Amino acid sequence: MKNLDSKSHVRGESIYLDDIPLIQETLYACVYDSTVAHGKLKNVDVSEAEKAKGVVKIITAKDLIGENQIGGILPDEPLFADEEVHFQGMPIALVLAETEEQARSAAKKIKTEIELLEIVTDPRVAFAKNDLIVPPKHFKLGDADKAFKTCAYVFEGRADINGQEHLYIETQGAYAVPTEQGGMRVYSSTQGPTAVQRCVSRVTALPMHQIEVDVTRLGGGFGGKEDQANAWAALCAVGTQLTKRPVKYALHRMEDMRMTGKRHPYSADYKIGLNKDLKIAAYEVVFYQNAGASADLSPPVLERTLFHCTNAYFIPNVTATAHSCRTNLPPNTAFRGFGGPQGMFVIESAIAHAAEALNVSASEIQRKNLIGDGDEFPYGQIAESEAITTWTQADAKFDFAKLQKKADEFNAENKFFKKGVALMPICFGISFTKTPMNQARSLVHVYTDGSVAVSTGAVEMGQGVNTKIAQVAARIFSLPIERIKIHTTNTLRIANTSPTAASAAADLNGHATQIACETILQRLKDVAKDLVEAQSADDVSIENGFVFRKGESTDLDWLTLVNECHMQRVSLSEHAHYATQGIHFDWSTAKGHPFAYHVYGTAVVGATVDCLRGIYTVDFVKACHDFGSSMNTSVDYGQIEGGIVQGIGWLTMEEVVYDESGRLRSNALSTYKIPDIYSVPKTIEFIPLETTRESLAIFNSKAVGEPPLMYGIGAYFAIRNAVRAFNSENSPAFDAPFTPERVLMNLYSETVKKMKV
Ligand code: MTE
Ligand code: LUZ
Ligand code: MOS
Repeated sequence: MKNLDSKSHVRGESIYLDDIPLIQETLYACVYDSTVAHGKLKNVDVSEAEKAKGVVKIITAKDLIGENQIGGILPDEPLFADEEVHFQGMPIALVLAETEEQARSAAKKIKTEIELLEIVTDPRVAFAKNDLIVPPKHFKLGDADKAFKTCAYVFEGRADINGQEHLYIETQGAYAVPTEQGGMRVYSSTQGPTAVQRCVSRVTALPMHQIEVDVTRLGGGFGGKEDQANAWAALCAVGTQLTKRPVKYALHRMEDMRMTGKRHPYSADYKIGLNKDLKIAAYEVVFYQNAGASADLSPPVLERTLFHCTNAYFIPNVTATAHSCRTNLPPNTAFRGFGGPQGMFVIESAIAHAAEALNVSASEIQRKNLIGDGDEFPYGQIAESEAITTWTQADAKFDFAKLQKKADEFNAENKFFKKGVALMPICFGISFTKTPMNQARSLVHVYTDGSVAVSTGAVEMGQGVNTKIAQVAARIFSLPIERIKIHTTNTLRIANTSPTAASAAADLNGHATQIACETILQRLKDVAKDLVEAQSADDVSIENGFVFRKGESTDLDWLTLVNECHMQRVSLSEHAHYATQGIHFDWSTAKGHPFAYHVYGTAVVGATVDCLRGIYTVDFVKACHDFGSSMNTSVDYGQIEGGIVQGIGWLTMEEVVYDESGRLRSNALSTYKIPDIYSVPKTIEFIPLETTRESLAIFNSKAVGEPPLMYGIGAYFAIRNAVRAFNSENSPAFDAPFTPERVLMNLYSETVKKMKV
């Protein structure tokens, strides 16, 4: 079944924040943000701006009625810079004007006096100064120190991986509307309506019950709106509170790119030890996360880097350490994979390093070390592994040896074009690593015309969660999908939500919906029992709009039954709660069972490098992917394709560039290249692996939102192998993304060295 939104998307009828009809008297907001990455804020002069045409009010830190604080995990992020500025793009003032143009032109008239302080953009420099967001985190399994001593081979190195701009098509924004008794309704493009509600409550000092947050859908979030939608909603809310007028702010693309955080760049030192038989006996890794100027979600992102630092491998002796380093960049934040992909890139780099040094194929080391059923992750959870199955099935279908042979033959025949092939197994844990977040609620109403309305805490952002939730209700009630309507995500209907994140939204909210629907269904059956003269409600079933007694059809239809219930004063509504069972984690020991299950897969990736120009194509990504039992193959396949392309983009062409002054140089689509239709691999092919285990997601499916992105890491190593096929002397630094510029430098590394550039 297709995504329910596909028709309205194609027709341009889907509603996003900017499509909400405006209320009279709406004001437009524009932020004045810091042009300095670090300094003492001596003075803010708004006098010229205040006189500008159409300006109604200019707000700074001192005007706030509530707290000047939006830090969700740590209170280290003022809404408005007060005494100091910490990054370029940090809001200093908010202009409210009658039109958008007036707000923007007035903002340009604001002047500030800032005394420059030292600017740090490199996480290792921040680490050397001991400027950490939180104390370091550690994982330990076995005894790596001891194990290294008996290893046949030990390799040490460094891997760096850059950030990634979310580039959701819909930029950040919010629209706050005053309601009676000083309350307000806030429309927000957020993955976390409750986070917005809490944040608005904090800066306005209004109780949460006075604040309604409503989300129809997002034009993409990818983690960028898990936490960082809060600021814009808070700004609009403060504007509404102080002017008693509706306030709207939809960021321009360049504002969004400049003012919001991105995927965290990481630098890491690794040490990998192998035995003669190529079994990895020990792994030691230290991560330096570039957190940006405040915590935002950096601590849990850091933790997930540790959780995934051994990817799909079993390594008996692991010591992993992670530092969250404070720099003068916009606070970095959640991005599809949430730190996991960075951890995986480093272990893959260590394996490639060992393979190149030992002159064996990396795939040999990868294959020999895949995690098996019953093996222990460094955090104590025992694997229910499909890693070897996905590898074996992918190999059976796609024939890795043949793909490699074809590349070798091509390379023997071609001087200036080279092909590379790489394997990329993935293993991604599903559940918020903070156990209490794994809960959701659903509100289901059956109306007397037989139609069904569902509200949950899940936010639709293109990933198809509404379609899956509608499928749940349709399946339980045995109704056509058209009879189900999924409504906006609204904090009055569903309270205290976790953000739509961690790939868990369809599962958590789907399960809550299942429970609500089953509860109503049971009431319907109880009423039907007497009407069809069945002995027990268990003999009654509802199928395709009719009541069945002991499997035999009756004349009683859905509509009549629903109305009969209503006449008998039996409730046709239910609000249900779901919490994932069996998960726990204890940071004092860094052990537990944090994930309900893991998603596995193995991809083989092929690339061709043009060795005169340094440009390349990713030719194919072929994978065996573990779906559990997919709820919706059309939606899930879309997630796989999109994830793969987004992953390839991160590892290859997307380059976030900040200069030494902390200024974003890649601040527009002209300077930040994302994959277009021409950079999509010609072949994306996968075989769905159906797996069954206990404790999978809704209807025995497995989450699909984030894991496929990590297949993209294979593109980096495929390109690397092609570069080495041309220049076998060179071992390129593990420094992603592998932009055409970097590829070219590495193709001619000897020449480059001689040129002393
Ligand atoms: N797909 C689309 N089209 N747009 C998005 O913003 N976000 C991704 C993924 N797929 C995203 C997407 C991220 S980061 C997550 S965590 C999941 O969707 C969240 O949705 P789910 O929990 O319903 O899978
Ligand atoms: N968000 C979060 C996430 O708060 N906790 C997580 O564990 C997580 N994992 C993936 C993506 N977002
Ligand atoms: Mo996704 S990074 O969990 O929003």
